[in-house]
Amino acid sequence: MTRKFPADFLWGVATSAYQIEGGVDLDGRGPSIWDTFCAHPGAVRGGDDGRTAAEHRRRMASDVAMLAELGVGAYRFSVAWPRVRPLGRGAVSTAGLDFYRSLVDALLDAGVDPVVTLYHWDLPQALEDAGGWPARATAERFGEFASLVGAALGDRVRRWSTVNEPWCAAMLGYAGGIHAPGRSDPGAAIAAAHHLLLGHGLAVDALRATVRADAEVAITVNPYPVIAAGEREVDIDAARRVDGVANRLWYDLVLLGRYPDDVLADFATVSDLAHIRDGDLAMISRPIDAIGVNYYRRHHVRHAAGASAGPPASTWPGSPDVETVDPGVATTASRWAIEPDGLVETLVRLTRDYDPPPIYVHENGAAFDDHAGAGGDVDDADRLAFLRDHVRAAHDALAAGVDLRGYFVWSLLDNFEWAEGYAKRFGIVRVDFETQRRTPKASARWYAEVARTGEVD
Ligand code: IFM
Repeated sequence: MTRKFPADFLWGVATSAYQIEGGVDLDGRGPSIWDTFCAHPGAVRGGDDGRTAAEHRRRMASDVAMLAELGVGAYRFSVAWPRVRPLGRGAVSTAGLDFYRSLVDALLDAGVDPVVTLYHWDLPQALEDAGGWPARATAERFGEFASLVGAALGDRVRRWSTVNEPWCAAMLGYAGGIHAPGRSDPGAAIAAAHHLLLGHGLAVDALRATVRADAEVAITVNPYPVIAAGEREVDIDAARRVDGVANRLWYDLVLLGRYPDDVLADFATVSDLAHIRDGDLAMISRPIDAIGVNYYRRHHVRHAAGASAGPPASTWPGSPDVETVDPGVATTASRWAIEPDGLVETLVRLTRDYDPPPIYVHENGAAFDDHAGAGGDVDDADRLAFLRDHVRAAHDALAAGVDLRGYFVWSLLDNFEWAEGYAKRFGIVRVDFETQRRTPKASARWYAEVARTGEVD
């Protein structure tokens, strides 16, 4: 059976600055928290870092030409804050802004719609030194950064996302210590979550003041179905807690302007919540035009006393007795369960419970252990099947009444997969990190056809 998507459905691919750009010494770029984190022995697998990555900073023109050849409608990328404002405040790098101006121009010339994400985790180190996201001032600096980028690109860029996956930035970075800046302080993580969203609200206002009137301003979250792996009351409660921190926290704040009561009660066990000020919720819930959903897998969880006492510390602040359980299905190379129906559930739940603005899948994809043939060719049948099943799920969601407007593959290129370094390849285009040669994989050819026809078998 062939499933046909609406003619104006947006087919895209996504990347982020630190994961592909390299060129950390160009444009007067300042250090980011990821440069610092990578330098800590043992923080990143293999001691890898983003100094070179996929050299996109130098190879932007040919990468855009490749995108044009793929024929996708849109390209979602992020702007590196330390490349544009090296210390996060004060002096602005004209060369940094010029890089993103040329990227946008090249995309528009190639007929590819740019989708700009303002924050994909590369906080200027100077702002971390001043307190990082747990400090309110960081949200204010982020609002200024949004104005700067809005003023530079806003006449040409229509699609914006403020913050990518604030759960990861707050909880992996400040609670679990697994991502930069590598802190393990649940109270700090809870404050970071609040300030990331406050920064989002400030950025919405800043963009509205600087970019074209028909702009579509969004935030990108990473929700998922949480399944209780057990029938005990404590297992059901573990699922409630994880659902609260993974899903309802972000949806309720951004779309309803309130904290879920149960999440606040869990948080109150490890935080005095003094960072929440009058007026914040109104700022956080500024109307948005779209919402981005990044989907990779369901989470199966149960209660286990002391399970996540660490190290690494719990990424569910206020809920230390939760463990994740392997559901026993096929997994990707990241050992993430492959469960495409979870995408339908995620989109239907968001639609049912929140009456959201139009939705985009801003990321979906998988790492697999690719094997390159002699010419660099990769027959990545496993990734192709993963993408096909999730595109089908996106169609099922449309059929169920979800206002889904587009789908973006994570990722265009093999890249720096954070704490996993270069060991996990998510690209539909292979990057040989020795030579920087790019070779579209079988999944790229398949996806190009989906984007061209708007159909999936
Ligand atoms: O690589 C990341 C990306 O930066 C954010 N979303 C999930 C991807 C895969 O882990």
